[in-house]
Amino acid sequence: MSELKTYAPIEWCPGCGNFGILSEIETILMEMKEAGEPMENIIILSGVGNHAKIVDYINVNSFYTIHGRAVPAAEAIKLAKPGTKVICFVGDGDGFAEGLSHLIFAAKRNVDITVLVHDNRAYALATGQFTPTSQSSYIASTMPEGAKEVSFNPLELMMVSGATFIARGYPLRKEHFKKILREAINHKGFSVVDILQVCITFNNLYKDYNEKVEELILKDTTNRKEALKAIRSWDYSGTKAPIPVGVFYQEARKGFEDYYSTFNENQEDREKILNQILDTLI
Ligand SMILES: Cc1ncc(C[n+]2csc(CCOP(=O)(O)OP(=O)(O)O)c2C)c(N)n1
Repeated sequence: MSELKTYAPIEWCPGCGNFGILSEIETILMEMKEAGEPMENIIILSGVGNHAKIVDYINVNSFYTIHGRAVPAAEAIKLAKPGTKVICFVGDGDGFAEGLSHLIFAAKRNVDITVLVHDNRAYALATGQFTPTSQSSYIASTMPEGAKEVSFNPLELMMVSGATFIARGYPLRKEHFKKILREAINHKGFSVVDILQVCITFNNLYKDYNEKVEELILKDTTNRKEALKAIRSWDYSGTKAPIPVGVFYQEARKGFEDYYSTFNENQEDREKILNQILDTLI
């Protein structure tokens, strides 16, 4: 495990939900290494926020992007180097607000990348403002009397956008969570995991999650109707229970990069594809 550690001091608060994500990812990367995956094939990216520091703490190739832009950078990396395993760490402010349209279009294209959302339901680094998934009772500097708008369900949005692997995980359900992450990373196509990552300072939901989180058992995760029903059964307003965690949906569909599989190998093809892209832009 130590070879994945870096010299960067970890700056998260004691008790931060980010620690659980870091530790499971380290375990999974080590498993991949032991299974023969060259570590230089793994590229990790992040946006901006407390979650984003995770790329400083893992000793593999990484790219710290700007707020909300980890996903388009990841798409570009995957297209340029289809043999890589590309994992994005984004925040809920980062992914569901600032960079939301990138998330939608990456799902629509089914680019083979994994997006792990550290969903603490607050803009933590910016000191706890309200985000699209904040619960209605959340009191924030930008919502001093609580939410006056409904929370949105990002997984429902991912489903209708075309994501081919959709899950929610809770790091305190350690083994269950690790299994979800492993499956998301192994999935061929666009995978997204909404992680109930608690921000102990601004939005401490440990008690609520410990009481309400329930491991989901869906017999057929390829059934869109059942997946949507399970996804909609919890609405992020914070009042409903249980909160299902697990894999809601998975589908085998050709990935965007597969259409360009010869791109890197053949100069003629590369020029043809570039010209086609240029034609669509003019
Ligand atoms: C384009 C842009 N807008 C706003 C900011 C200011 N900013 C920095 S971090 C942050 C919020 C991060 O929240 P989230 O993505 O939820 O991550 P967390 O800190 O909760 O992990 C904001 C708004 C910025 N850095 N860049």
